Amino acid sequence: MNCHQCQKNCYSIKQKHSWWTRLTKKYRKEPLLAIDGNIALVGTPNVGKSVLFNRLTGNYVTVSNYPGTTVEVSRGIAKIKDYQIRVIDTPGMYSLVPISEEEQVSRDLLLEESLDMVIHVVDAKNLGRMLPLTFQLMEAGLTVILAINMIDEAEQLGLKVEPDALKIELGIPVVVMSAALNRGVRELKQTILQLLSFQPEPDSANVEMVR
Ligand SMILES: Nc1nc2c(ncn2[C@@H]2O[C@H](COP(=O)(O)OP(=O)(O)O)[C@@H](O)[C@H]2O)c(=O)[nH]1
Ligand SMILES: [Mg+2]
Repeated sequence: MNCHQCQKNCYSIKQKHSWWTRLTKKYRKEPLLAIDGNIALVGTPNVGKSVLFNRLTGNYVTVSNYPGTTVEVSRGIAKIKDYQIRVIDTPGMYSLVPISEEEQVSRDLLLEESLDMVIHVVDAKNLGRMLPLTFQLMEAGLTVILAINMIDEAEQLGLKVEPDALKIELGIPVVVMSAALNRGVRELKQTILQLLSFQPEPDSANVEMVR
């Protein structure tokens, strides 16, 4: 008895499955990503938003023009532990009251994207000039993490930043970092998960910057 005569039909089903599987393999869609959070990087130009964006997202990135403009917006997925967080790298902005097209796009993104939080990236060398935007973001009702970037350059200039004092004064998480040197990025990721309630509060020692 050969396979054609066999009532069980097991061999042919197996074969059928295998050629069908192979045939449809290249048309099969990737499973949809389950997104655990939405965050945006905001701040003035040249503070290291894009360097941080690349550190967080790696290869999972798309770049497109914001509709109706020539302003580019990068979007990506940060994989932090088992969580997938959607990250937007917004164009540079000085204030929530827009003057330039870039600022308008950033403001619109903050309003439209139903964000879980924003990471306000600031230059450690020019903290005073940048904190007014932190207040504006907080006043707008956004959940804010203050990422004090370029600490390496501030240290070279002999500037001292006191994140704990700022954390108490502002009442928001503060992370000191150098995106270019990959310093403090791990703490930032930890803080993101804590704010998304995926991780318990660490003891204060863990919030300290780790080289
Ligand atoms: N020294 C130092 N340079 C940095 C750091 N982060 C970013 N940069 C540099 O700052 C410049 C502006 O960075 P970019 O990510 O394009 O800023 P953005 O305009 O905020 O997106 C680039 O030349 C980066 O290499 C940092 O932590 N330390
Ligand atoms: Mg940029």
